[in-house]
Amino acid sequence: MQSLSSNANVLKWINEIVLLTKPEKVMWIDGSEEQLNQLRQEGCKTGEMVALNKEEYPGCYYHRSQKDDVARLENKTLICTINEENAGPTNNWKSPEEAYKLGRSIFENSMNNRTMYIIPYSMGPVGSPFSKIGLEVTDSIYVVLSMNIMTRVGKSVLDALGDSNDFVRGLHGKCTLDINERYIFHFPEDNTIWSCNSAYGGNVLLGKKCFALRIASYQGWKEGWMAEHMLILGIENPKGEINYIAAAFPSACGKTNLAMLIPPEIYKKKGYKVWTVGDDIAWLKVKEDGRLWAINPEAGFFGVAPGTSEKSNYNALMATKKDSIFTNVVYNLDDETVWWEKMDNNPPENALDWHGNPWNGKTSKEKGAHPNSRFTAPAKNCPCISKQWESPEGVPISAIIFGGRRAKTAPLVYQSRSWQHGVFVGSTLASETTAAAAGKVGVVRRDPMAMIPFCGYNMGDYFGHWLEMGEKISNPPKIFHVNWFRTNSEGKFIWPGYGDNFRVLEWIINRYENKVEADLSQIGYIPRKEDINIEGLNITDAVLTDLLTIDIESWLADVQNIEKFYKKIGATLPNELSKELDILKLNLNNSIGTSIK
Ligand code: GTP
Ligand code: SPV
Ligand code: MN
Repeated sequence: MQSLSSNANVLKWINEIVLLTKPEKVMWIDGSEEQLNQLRQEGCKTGEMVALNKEEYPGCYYHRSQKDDVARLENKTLICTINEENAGPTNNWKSPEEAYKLGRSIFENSMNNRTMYIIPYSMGPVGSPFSKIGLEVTDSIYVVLSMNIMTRVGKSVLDALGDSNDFVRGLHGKCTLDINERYIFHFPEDNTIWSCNSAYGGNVLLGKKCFALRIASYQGWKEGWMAEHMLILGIENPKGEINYIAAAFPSACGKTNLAMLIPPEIYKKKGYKVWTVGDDIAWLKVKEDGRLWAINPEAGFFGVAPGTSEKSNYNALMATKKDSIFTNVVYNLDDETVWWEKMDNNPPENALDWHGNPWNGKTSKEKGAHPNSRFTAPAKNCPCISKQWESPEGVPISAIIFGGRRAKTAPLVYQSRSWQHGVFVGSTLASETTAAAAGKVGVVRRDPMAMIPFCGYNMGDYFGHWLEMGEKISNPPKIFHVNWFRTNSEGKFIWPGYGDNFRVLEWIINRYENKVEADLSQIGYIPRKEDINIEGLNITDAVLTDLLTIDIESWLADVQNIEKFYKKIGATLPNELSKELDILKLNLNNSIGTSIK
């Protein structure tokens, strides 16, 4: 096939990859429907995918990945910088020399008898000053079709690139899918990503976590902007004014849900609306107006399927109804549709589970869908997609929220005292682990800014970068912390969550607009009970009190854990953050609470 690009840098790199992997055929992805349709058909022919019911799920496909390849593999995700300190103590490091050597030995001849697809893609709207270009080479049709949903793909991207050498070089190969040889190598100093022996989204859709977070966070550090694991949403008030919020929660902690939230009836009636700009990643820049502006670099949602229902997240569910791909969910053999736990109370009886085995949802004790099964859906399908979601200028951010799953320590919401204190709050974010990564579930781990698996450089330098950005933003967003996951003695969530999280967002916007007072506590500003609207909720006063309580003992225990974590960060930890930790310790020990205006 004729090359789609005449860019000498592109051609030189492709040539190297062809010589290494020796594909039988090379195909440039031009983004045309004709070509994509041909690939869809071929994917179905080889059994890599199954076309779903054309009436209920037009343009949708079902896919299963290998049993040991259903989540990100963090211990095989490597940051390969010349100096180990640049990867830092929270990343797995390998020298570029060794990594390339190992990678080459794995990729050598790996595409024999296979077609190599070359995907030109843009993260961010093509031509936006925020946007960046990547090329992903892959031997997987699933990857091509998923990238076509998750990013902007095709010829127009190469046109925008022109002769430039400024593109991220991504190589993905399924190789033999051997877990022992599975690696996701990042070379931030070379703008390069190599991923082998996996076919799971987070490891192989290289535009997402690999580029838009790991490589981009490094680029942002060097170039003075930020790449963050954040959703972006707009809250429209009855006057039609919209405030935008960016929120960082660790994997499977509720970003997609919050981004697409439907306000409770009492707010809807008054005219409040929520608009989705992005559900996972934000790229942020300071503009002349002194504010922080953000774009969503992605074009689709790679969302957690289980738990997504008409009730919990109507908008996400609707987004999946056409042109989407479903991975590791239940396949209903009777009507060629998909199902997952908590989609509804009517699981199929004649189905295949995520292993591909016959499964009866009415009688089986096993789950049908993998807990990290996912949908890949075009953002433009989402009923509440923001009118600004493709704005090349981005949207101005009024508030930044950090949050995680904390059964006890963190209250429902609190506000930091300043940008610096907000960076401290982000740097000490912690959460109970989920199924989004291979490993134990439910263990508390520190996950600063929800970036522990995604920061492409030294975490201490990353904190420093946050502090420096604060100096450049003359009109900074206010920084908050939320926790939807507080539990009672029976382990039940005491906050209803989902759409009712709007009540907390309202407080946050009220604080941003200086409309409500708050109480300065040991950890930051805490809402007054009367300022969290619980009208129409089945919540007792005692529960609300509990939600806003700071338990000094468990905070002091947490401080010890933070100290350990900060020790691990070591010499690159900014002094400002050690000072903030001292202040927190002092406040907790003195245990003072003063009311302020
Ligand atoms: P990634 O795509 O992995 O980054 O995940 P995410 O942060 O987008 O999480 P998502 O919105 O997909 O939610 C993950 C899980 O948390 C789902 O099972 C949701 O049902 C559940 N969840 C989301 N919001 C809430 C909430 O407010 N309360 C409770 N209890 N559960 C929630
Ligand atoms: C996450 O784990 O935070 C995800 C899914 O958004 S993945 O793309 O697999 O990383
Ligand atoms: Mn994520």
